[in-house]
Amino acid sequence: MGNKKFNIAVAGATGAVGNQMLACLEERKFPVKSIKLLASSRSAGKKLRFKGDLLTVEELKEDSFKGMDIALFSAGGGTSERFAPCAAGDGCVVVDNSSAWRMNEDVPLVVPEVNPHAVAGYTKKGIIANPNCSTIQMVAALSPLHKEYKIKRIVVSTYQAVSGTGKKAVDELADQTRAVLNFMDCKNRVYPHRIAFNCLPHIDSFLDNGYTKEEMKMVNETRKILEDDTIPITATTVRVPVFYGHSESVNIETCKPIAAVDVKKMFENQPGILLVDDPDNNVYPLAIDAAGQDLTLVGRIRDDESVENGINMWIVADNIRKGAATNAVQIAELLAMEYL
Ligand code: NAP
Ligand code: 3JN
Repeated sequence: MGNKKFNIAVAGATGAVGNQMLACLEERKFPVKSIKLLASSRSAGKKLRFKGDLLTVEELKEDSFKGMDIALFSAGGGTSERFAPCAAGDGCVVVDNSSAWRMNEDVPLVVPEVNPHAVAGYTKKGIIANPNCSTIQMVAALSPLHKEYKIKRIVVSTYQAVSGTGKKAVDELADQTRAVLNFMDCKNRVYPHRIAFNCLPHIDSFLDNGYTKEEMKMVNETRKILEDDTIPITATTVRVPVFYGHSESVNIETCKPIAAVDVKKMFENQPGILLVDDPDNNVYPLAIDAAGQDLTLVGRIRDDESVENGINMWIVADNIRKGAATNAVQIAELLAMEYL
């Protein structure tokens, strides 16, 4: 990254993702010259630690980005829609974690291991979008297979951790679990039903086609990142009582003949991927192993015996790290290394 250092703003610094962004910048030794922590007026004045220093959170305002080089946003879609153009207008490149800009044709949607070249498109709007967490881990695994075998169809079901909904949902699962085990009343504040000891086939709001927004994010974002608008994809996204780590059951059909044994070999050497596949010894990807690190774990790889060229697999990653904060910081690293 040379010797250059950057002025960084983090919008949504007090949230689950924002907090992790600070940790990732620190862990990955991003060349930070200065850092500005931004959140809503509710959190203005709060102190957060970065590299041992206690920094004061400021209220996010239109002029917050003057003099900043890169802004990492994770403060919700509405906030990104309103403030990302302000940042870009002040010459600060935005890496946005929300869905607000992902499908805008002038905004690159980037997973660094998959389509790093797309970062170059940041000049159009000054914004780069970070995909949805469920999309990131799926395309990280499927991209090498698409290159080699051309994927004909994707069927995915997700098992998503509550941390994907933010801090309040993490507290809700903990509180409800305690309440159920103590035979006490359970309050549903974040989700429409109890999440403790339950699974909810409902993430984000329902659309007219019967899918949820989360499901359609997976469909549309995957096509954009793989640069192939034609792949048929169907998704069912489910919230499960897990704190950290999204798991996915993924079935693909390919145009070229494919065999599980070759797919396993391919995953032995893919950047960002860890093959975890030794079922005889009960070894397969687990959310508890994915949590707290940055690799996408892939296992349970087997030939789909119901179709001619089909593969089943189980893909797991830390939704707050690779699914959000780490991916955003990796994009910032690409910007810093090659473009700014
Ligand atoms: P969270 O824990 O609830 O945190 C929300 C953050 O946004 C807080 O820092 C909050 O500040 C800030 N915020 C809310 N409204 C604001 C406003 N009007 N102005 C300025 N700051 C505001 O949520 P989270 O889990 O970190 O997620 C945050 C966002 O990241 C989500 O809404 C989503 O867009 C995105 N996200 C993306 C992925 C992904 O799949 N890549 C995953 C999770 C989240 P206060 O402390 O002041 O309230
Ligand atoms: O629910 C999850 O596991 C991931 C959630 C992501 C999320 C939550 C609130 C708003 C998003 C997202 O990244 O798509 C958004 C949003 O920006 O639309």
